[in-house]
Amino acid sequence: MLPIDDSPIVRDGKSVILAMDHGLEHGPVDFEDVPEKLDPAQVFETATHDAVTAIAVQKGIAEGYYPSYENDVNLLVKLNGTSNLWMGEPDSAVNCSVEYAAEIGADAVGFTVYGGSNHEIEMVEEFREIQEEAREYGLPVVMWSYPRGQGLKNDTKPSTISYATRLALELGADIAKVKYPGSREAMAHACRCAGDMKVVMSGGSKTSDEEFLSTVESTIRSGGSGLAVGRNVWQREDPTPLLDGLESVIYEEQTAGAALGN
Ligand code: FBP
Repeated sequence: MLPIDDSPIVRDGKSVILAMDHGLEHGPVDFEDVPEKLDPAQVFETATHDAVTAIAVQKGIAEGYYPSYENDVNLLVKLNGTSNLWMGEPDSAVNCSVEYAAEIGADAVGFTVYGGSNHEIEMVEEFREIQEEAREYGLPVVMWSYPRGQGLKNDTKPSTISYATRLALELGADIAKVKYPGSREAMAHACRCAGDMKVVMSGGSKTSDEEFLSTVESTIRSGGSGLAVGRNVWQREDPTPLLDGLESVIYEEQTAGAALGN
């Protein structure tokens, strides 16, 4: 593990990674209600909020937009990804090298591993390569640790999420990004399974401010280190109030209620 607390993608031991790789992973459908956010510059603007410690994007978006924001945001380049057009067992094409990510200014790299997929073996071998190369560049590695595949019907089951965090620790990730397993106890167990490695919660589809901040509060109180979130932030017309709330809940460890002014 790297001395991750010294990384720019970590603030006071915590992280809020603003993910915007959805155009690849889900397609333009995620932008239907917020068509102005199809312009990546708008989401880079959102990432300049103090609560956000990094923006996570694919190579093409990084190349095109990061140069205008390099003084204002930290960059996490996602090194693999799959479109929703792919109908096979979960798998993710490696589309960027660590060397190239470093060249375009990455502060960290991200990689999806679908434990349990019929492609797990190749994905883990690919992860080995990028993890070792990232060490040479001193770049933290965030694993999108998403067990799924034909043998795994429920990908947010507590035992699946604790396996996801442990798998990330064993394979050398610095931060594991996992789905919320449904309860504080289950998240606490998943964090314990991760040892000293940081665990961040994946945002999921858009919910109310109350519901989202309560889940984030539960993650923080379970020993989680923040979140990697996309839709719950940038699908809001004005993401600033929610980001203010996340700042209170994550870095100041306030309750969700207090953050909402209740
Ligand atoms: P959200 O907060 O919008 O869920 O984004 C997190 C994320 O991991 C993205 O990086 C990625 O595009 C998406 O979720 C993948 O979600 P899934 O594979 O579950 O559809």
